[in-house]
Amino acid sequence: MPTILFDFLFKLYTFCQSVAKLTSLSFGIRTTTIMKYFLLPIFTFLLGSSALAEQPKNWQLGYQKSVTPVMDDLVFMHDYILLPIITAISVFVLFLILYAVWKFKASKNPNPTKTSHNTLLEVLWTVIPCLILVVIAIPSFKLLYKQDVIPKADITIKAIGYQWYWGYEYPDQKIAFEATMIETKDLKPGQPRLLATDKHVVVPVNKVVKVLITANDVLHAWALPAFGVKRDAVPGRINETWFKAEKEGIFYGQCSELCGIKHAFMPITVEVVSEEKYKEWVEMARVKYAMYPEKKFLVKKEQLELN
Ligand SMILES: [Cu+2]
Repeated sequence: MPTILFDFLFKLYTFCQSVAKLTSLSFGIRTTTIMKYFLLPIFTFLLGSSALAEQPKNWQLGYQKSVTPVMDDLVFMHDYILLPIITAISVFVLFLILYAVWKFKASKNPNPTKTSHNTLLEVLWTVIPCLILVVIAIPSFKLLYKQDVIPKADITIKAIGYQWYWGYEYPDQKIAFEATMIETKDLKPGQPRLLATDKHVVVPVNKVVKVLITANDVLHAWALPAFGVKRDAVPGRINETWFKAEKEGIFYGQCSELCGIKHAFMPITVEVVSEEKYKEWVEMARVKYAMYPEKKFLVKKEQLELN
């Protein structure tokens, strides 16, 4: 299919997605119902299915597709709690302003009222916003703890921020490597500009991955939108986060803490693969990216024995 047509269809799809969202807010019809039974089948047919790769898209509205339980909850919080409340408040305030402008205009009120206090109103406009905040706070705290408390991890990886690339370690597998951005001129088809890196962080699907995050020079931040993950990388400290990717594919993120002139050029590429493929990769990486080369160790040991 020609690229222009593909682009057009994609824009139309995103547009319909936002219309569906708005409709659902105005008329109480579920966005998911409209998308699931009407728009999605049409566009799936037109666009065809392609391998899952989550990255920012042109004309994108809303979040990238979620692939972890944490991100599912984040999207729910945004779509079904925050957005409806924000919209309702904005519409209500706009209505109040327009109503006041119309009702209290000078031509209708030659002698303005001297009213200055109304106890009931004042109590209401203090208590209602408090209640709204409580309604937002409960799921928000629940979500914060879900992100913060790391379940029993199957794999631990360490991400180290450098000016301007990321270093990775798999301490249990004794793997260490550095991933740098691929320059625009060297990109292969399918690799997104400013997001693809020469080496991927490879993790198995449906496993809890604990990420230890630190930096070697200045502040950076390891962020992956599709996973709902964003943590500061602080020199001399280790931050922790976790994710459990439930779909295979390639996912892109970026450094999200202004860290210097090439801040925009230290992307993150995570590849989620099947358990078998992950094992194969570990076997390969243990040789290719060995953290502590065996030989060096042996040399030291031999020297020790000689001494
Ligand atoms: Cu950075």
